[in-house]
Amino acid sequence: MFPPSASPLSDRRVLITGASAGIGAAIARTFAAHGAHLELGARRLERLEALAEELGREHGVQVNCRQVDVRDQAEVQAWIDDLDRTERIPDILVNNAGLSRDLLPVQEGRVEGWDEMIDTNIKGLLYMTRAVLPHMVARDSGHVIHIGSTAGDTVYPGGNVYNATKFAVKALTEGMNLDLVGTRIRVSSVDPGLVETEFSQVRFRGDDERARKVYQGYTPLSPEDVAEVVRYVASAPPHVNLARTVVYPTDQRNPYVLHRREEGAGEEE
Ligand code: NDP
Ligand code: 8X3
Repeated sequence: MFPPSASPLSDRRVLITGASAGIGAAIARTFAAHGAHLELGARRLERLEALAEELGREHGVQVNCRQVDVRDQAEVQAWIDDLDRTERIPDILVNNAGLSRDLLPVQEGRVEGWDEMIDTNIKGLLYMTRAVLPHMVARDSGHVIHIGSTAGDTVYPGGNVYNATKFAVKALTEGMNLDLVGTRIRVSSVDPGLVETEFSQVRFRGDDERARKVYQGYTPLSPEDVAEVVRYVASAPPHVNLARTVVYPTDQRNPYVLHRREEGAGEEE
C-alpha cells in the first residue's frame, strides 16, 4: 500500500453513499487509509458515526456523516447544498447505495420491492449525481464512480427488476461519459459479481439461513476486494478513465456459472 501522503487520494474529498455496511463501508476504510477525507451517507446514522470515529482515530482524516435516504431528492439536495456552503463538495462521488429484493418471477413479484430497487439503484443514483455534478462541471474536475454489478451484464432467473436497475446503471455510466465529453470529469463503474455482505439478507428480507447459503461452498469476493478495485480506479492518472471494471470471484465466471466445492451447498445462482 502507498503511505497515505504518497497516495493520489491523499487529501481528496470523497463522498460515499451506502457507507453504513458492506462495500460502502469497506471503500470508506480503504480511502481513509489512503488519506482521503470522507462524507458518508446512509439511513443508519449510528453505524456511520461509529465508522467515522474509527477512521478519524486510526487515520487522522476528516469524516463527516449524514443521515440520508437517497430516494428522497429533497434530502439529497439539502445534503449537497450544505456541503457547498461549507466548501466540502467532493472530488470523488461514489454512488454505492443499492439493494435487491426477492428472487421471484415477474408474475409473482412484489411491487413494493420493485419500487425500492428502482427508487434506490436508479433514481437515488441520479439524484446524487444531479446534485453533485454541476459543481464538478463548474470547476472542470471530478470523478463519479458507480457501483454497478455483473447483474447489469447478464440476467439470471428471478433477477428481473434488480437486473434492470443494474442495466440502467451501465447505461447511465455510458451516457454520462458522453454528456461530459470535453470536460476533465471521469465517470467509471466498478461491477462486481458475488460479494459477501448484507446484500442477501436484505434481498431475502432477514432470512439469514437463505442468505448464508448464497455464499456457501466457494470463496466470494470480500467488500475489501471491491474497495481495492475502486481505489485503483480512483487513483488512475487524470488522463486515464477506467470506464468499466468487472470483477468476479475466481469461482464465478458469469452470474450463474458458479463452482461450488461443497456438496449440497447453496441454492441460488
Ligand atoms: P449491503 O446491504 O451490505 O449495503 C448496502 C448499503 O446501501 C448500506 O449501507 C445501506 O445503508 C445503503 N442503502 C440502501 N438503501 C439506501 C437508501 N435508500 N439510502 C441510503 N443508503 C441506502 O450491500 P452491498 O454492500 O453488497 O451493496 C452495495 C452496492 O453494491 C449496491 O449497489 C449493490 O447493488 C452492489 N453490488 C453488490 C454485490 C454483492 O454481491 N453484494 C455485487 C454487485 C454489486 P442503510 O440501510 O443504512 O441506509
Ligand atoms: C449483486 C450480485 O449476482 O446477486 O449485484 O446479482 S448478484
